[in-house]
Amino acid sequence: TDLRQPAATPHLKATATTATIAEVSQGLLAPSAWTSPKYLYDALGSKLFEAICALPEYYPTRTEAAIFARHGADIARAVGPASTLVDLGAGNCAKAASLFPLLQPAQYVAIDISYDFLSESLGRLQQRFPAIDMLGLGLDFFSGLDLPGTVRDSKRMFFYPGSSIGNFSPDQAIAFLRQVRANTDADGGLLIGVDLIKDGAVLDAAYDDALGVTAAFNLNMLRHLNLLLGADFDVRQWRHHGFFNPHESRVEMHLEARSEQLVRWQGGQRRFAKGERIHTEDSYKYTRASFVGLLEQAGFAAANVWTDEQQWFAVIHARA
Ligand code: AVJ
Repeated sequence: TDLRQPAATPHLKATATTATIAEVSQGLLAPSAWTSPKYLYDALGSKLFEAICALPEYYPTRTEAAIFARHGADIARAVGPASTLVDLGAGNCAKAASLFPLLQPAQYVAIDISYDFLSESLGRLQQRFPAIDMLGLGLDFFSGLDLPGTVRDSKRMFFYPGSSIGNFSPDQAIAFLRQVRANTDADGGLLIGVDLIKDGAVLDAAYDDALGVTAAFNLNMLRHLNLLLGADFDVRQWRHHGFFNPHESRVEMHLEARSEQLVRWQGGQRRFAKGERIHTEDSYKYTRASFVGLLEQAGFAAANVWTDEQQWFAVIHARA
């Protein structure tokens, strides 16, 4: 099993670096408090996200899988055989694993911010597919896409499923897609899942489900920050909000203080008024045309689009 961490690559630790302390403090001390959605994913957060994917209200995972099931052969023909499949935000690696029979990559490079969760999933996957050369990287590519030299560069196919691209603002998404484009040769490409704009009630339910799993996922960030920064968030004093903001074409997640309170952490402290919110995530939604426009702005040439019958989700293959 080729499962290792290059020395130069930072990975999530139980104790925060000064950069992490500075980044989180900047957000928590801003007039409108915010945190990066990457802090949603500690080991428990990754498991809660897996549970979200199984919820009836959370249509993206199911719909994307149905598109692959229905159009897999067509997609594989468009993509061609990939030598190296680079999975951006691999999580439990299940989506890539279902593509192995179609794309038959020689190398699989799985990247995820939650390295411990990733290495467990990848270890199991390597046993199922012993012939594929596997590499796991605990990378935070929010701040840049620096791939180590062990990642082969011929016929490199980037795989970015699940509409994770939605966590970037459209401008950030273009900048990120440009970096992906810069990391692909003429024979490489990008296979990406994109969530489409739809009825607001469907989106509201998907991000505020009846069981409260998404609420737990959002609130778990406070537990994570307590561990990471020695913060003293009282999780019971916060409540989840998840809703579609049609003016910004995005779903927003917030945590709202149930009461006035003082929160302290390594690096600062803040008094939150009752009703004050921390903005924890954006999940941008696109139209087919608007996303293809982003790909063009990022320097990709041609795009193929596959969708479901309701046009809720799109799988897009972009060629360099
Ligand atoms: C992993 C970013 C694709 O935006 O739908 C799910 C995260 N947040 N429910 C999404 C998420 C709340 C998810 N992404």
